[in-house]
Amino acid sequence: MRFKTLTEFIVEKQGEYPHATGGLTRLLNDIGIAAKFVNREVNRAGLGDVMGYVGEVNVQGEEQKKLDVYANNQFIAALKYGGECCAIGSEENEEIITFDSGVSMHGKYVVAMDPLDGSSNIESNVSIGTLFSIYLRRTVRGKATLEDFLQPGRNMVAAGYVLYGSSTVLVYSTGNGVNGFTLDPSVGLFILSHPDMKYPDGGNIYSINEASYNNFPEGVKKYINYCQEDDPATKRPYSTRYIGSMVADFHRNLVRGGIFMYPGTSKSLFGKLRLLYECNPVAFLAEQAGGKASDGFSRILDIQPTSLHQRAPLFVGPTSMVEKAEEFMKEYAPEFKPKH
Ligand code: AHM
Ligand code: MG
Repeated sequence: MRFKTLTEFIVEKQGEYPHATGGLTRLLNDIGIAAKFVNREVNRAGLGDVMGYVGEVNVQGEEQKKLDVYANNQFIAALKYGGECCAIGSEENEEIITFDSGVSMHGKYVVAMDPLDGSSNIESNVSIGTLFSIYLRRTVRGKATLEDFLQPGRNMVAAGYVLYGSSTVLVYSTGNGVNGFTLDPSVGLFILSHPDMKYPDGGNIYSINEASYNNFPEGVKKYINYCQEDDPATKRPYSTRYIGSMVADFHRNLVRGGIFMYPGTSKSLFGKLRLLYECNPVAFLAEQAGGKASDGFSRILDIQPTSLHQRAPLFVGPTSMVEKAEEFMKEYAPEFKPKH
């Protein structure tokens, strides 16, 4: 049997989306190439001297790990030399990175990315991931600016993630469904393994860091109680699954049916996750897979960003589960409605 590769699939689909010219095809391909290099290093993480800190602190005040830096550099290089992307907004860089020379200065896309999400899990050999979202630049000429990134998620032309897990999977959407590709390490190719991904009916997993329970909004506490109630007709009590790597949690919930939540808390009203390169890509994929993504009150993809690294509460998963959580938020925690 002849399997379909990522490159073949992207080329085949390029005509199905108005923005998917050859440029977007090449850009997605560049991301696939960088992902393979990162995958190689992630797989060897316990072996060489790639582990540990480089002694720098990123914009979030977190220590950067060597693999964070490696992944960031790989994606920047692939996009810079690929020629389609004129600027990158990365979790690892306080300011946007603009390409103002060479082929990429004429690229019409900008990419917001988290090159290695969940990197605190590296030492314990737990799955980690890369998240990306792609927009058409807004400015017409010259260097790209922050304005090019401050677009609501609904403007996205493509988004996806790479999950470095028990196998490495690249999942993406150009706004026409969601497809997943598993890396076959023996040939170094991403092979179509999850065509047209949709949330299954009747999800029964909830994913949240319950250690923060005391600081959760009342609506989240009530929703957690709802998930734990006995009601066989609705498959309750649900199961809790929480890896602490959003890409892995989101992927499992997409395949198995479950809601992922990172709400605001009394200590941090906007939660932890960053809107542009963490919430938005999974929100886009969730909607494309028949699900929903909300800040507890409103659609994630409608939020007008005001800064590159801003945070947003996130409830993402099958539509019925997210709507149930929203019901509890609206009834019991209206004071947590974020003013983005
Ligand atoms: P990071 O970008 O610093 O890796 O943080 C994001 C990660 C997500 O992958 C994950 O869902 C979340 O942090 C876990 O946070 P917590 O440990 O507070 O539950
Ligand atoms: Mg992250």
